Amino acid sequence: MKMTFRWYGEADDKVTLEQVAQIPGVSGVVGCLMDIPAGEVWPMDRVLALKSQVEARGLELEVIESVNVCDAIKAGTADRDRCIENYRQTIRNLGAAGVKVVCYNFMPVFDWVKSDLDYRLPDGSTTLAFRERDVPGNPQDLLRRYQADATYELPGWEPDRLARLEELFELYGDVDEDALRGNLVYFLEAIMPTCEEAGVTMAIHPDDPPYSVFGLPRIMSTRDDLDWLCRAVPSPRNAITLCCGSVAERPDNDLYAIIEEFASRGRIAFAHVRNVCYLPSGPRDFYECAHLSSEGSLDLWRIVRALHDNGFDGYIRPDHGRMIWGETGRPGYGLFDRALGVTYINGLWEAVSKDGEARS
Ligand code: CS2
Ligand code: MN
Repeated sequence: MKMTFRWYGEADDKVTLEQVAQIPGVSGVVGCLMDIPAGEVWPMDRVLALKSQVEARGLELEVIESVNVCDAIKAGTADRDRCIENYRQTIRNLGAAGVKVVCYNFMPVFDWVKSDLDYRLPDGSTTLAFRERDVPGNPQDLLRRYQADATYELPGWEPDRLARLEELFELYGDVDEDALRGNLVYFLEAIMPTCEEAGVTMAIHPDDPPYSVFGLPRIMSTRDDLDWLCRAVPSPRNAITLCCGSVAERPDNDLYAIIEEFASRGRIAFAHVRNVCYLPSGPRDFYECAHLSSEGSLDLWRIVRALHDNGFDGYIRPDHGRMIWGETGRPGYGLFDRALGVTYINGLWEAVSKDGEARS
């Protein structure tokens, strides 16, 4: 296991690489080039510049989150082959720079959806939350709410792309779940030979939340969806980002069984480890609590044990943190609570691995 920490780059993150390097037990950052629009090539010089910046702090750049897949590919429009060519070139460049895993998602139009970016907890900290009755029927209203709350551009909610929201919804007009599945397989089959040559594993992020929102199709929400994808494109370069929070946002997903199954099948390349706390206000309502098991609805010890005992040897990162100790910044991506998450997960990992050794 390698512990990593998501970092948005100097221009887009308040957290500095020096701070990341001071968190004990972090081997590298999960990086990205925020300014390159989905569909365009990530130029080699930019990738190398990021890599040397990261390495100058003694950290590795082996995971990217995300190289976003553009809507032409997801919707399967006439422009998709050009975009796929660009994606392949990006993979070659990333592979040449030593990147091993690329996290991406295949959700139409939106990446994640939450109702609140600053849900206040009794201890005064704030966090992201999803309360179904507070999700407006019109996504424009949600976008306005996000823009009012956030100082940073939110990945997946880029204002210039969302300015064309109506157009985007039209683009997906004929795309049902089957068509979306077909487009995902088309994309992966086209890039797999490049991934194999470049030594880069694609790790799909599950839908967040794991069901349809705003009437758009979603196909990466359940155990059967993940199983379908592994079978449809069997190459080991086609893998999963196991995002515990996203999977567990749907309480009928058996998170622990899913981890055990896909870790033992060798299909989890990257794990986002976090807790969620279900709210009594609705069957799908929750907020993102501190990582500690006792703070929420998930058992982090079981999560870590399920990864460890089933041979997981990929990358982990803590997931969204709360804003604590007066910190401000990108919702979910402050320094302090995520650093506590790293330390906690590392502690659990040490315990389960030493227990395992003691037992054997
Ligand atoms: C992330 C996702 O911040 C988050 O919620 O887990 O945005 C994730 O980076 C993307 O879905 C991956 O493409
Ligand atoms: Mn995630």
